[in-house]
Amino acid sequence: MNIGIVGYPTYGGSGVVATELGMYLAKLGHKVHFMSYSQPVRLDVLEPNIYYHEVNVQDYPLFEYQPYELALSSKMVNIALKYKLEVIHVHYAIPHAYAAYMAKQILLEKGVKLPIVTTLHGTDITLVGRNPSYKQAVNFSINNSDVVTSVSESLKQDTLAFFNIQKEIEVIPNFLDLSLYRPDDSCKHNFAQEGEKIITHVSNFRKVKRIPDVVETFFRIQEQMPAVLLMLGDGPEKERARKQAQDLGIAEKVKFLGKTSEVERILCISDLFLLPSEKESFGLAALEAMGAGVPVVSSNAGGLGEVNIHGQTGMTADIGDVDALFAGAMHILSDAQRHLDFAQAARVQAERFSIDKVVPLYLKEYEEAIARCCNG
Ligand code: GMT
Repeated sequence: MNIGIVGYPTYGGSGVVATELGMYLAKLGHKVHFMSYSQPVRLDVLEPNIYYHEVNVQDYPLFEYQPYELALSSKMVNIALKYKLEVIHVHYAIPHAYAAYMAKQILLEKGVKLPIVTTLHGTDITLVGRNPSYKQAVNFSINNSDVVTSVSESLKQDTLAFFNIQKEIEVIPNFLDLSLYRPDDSCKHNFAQEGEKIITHVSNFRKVKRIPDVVETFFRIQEQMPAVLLMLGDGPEKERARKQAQDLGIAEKVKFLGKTSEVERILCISDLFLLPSEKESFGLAALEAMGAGVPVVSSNAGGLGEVNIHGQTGMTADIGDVDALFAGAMHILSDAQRHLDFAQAARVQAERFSIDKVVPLYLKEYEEAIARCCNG
């Protein structure tokens, strides 16, 4: 199949999902054409069947805001015609679903049908998409996609609650490649002394991640047992977290590792993963930790409870309840056998989201979109 994939190229979860999905489809023999404003961080363009087409926005003195959607729609049209795309799969509704709709209309005038699959990821619905500035256009472009998927049941319900949706929404969960998570302790001594627990957090450090709760929970843990906190990723809340660690007198125990490409290796040496987010449609970072056999202590926001099963793969707490986060962490960390049970259950849960189980669900939806668009 000739497949177009549109997503954000950044470290964010929706970009990671789009990239990993495309690369897996390419391995299965499909020709996959990525379109974005820069090359997605995890995309390996040297692999067979992978094509990357950069969307260039031409600047002009009149523009205060560059018309990215226009450039993206034009790119979709050109690539669809040149490579005979059979379907286009857009990740994160804003502005990708809207741009795809425009491309579809332009192509129709040329006698070409382009089925659209839109995957809703999170804040495109729960935060940004609900904003009155975007709501009408987001509503329209969801209803005018041939197939709509969401990454969790919770996000599906939010979409139905916040918008006027006439389309069926298929829930296809996020996934991970379990072969990337191999037990390997060799880098452990780089971060922790013998006997110290390694607590890890990975995110883009936006406000919704509630980074102060991560630091506060860790502060309480390290009062009870030797521990270090590894903070992976980057974003607007990072400096505040650094200051909080300094103010609490634990700066040397909180290590900011930035945007590392060694996430899987670091997860594999971790004892516990913290994700106290205010909003989280799915929580791909939590799933990745579980893939490495790491119990998760998270909030119960959005779809997190569909991934991290309270009392089994980790513990969940109400948003902002640091007492409960701390109690959950201590419950897991304070007993070696219990920790092992949680770790094993986390890995078993992650296996349910293995890439080879999930990608066929998308392929089925591509067929469905083609049937609806071309025969409908
Ligand atoms: O919606 C966002 O905040 C951005 C998006 C991203 O691109 O990082 O994250 C969302 O999509 C991920 C992949 O599907 C999910 O794992 C995240 O839970 C979700 N983030 C939120 O809902 C805050």
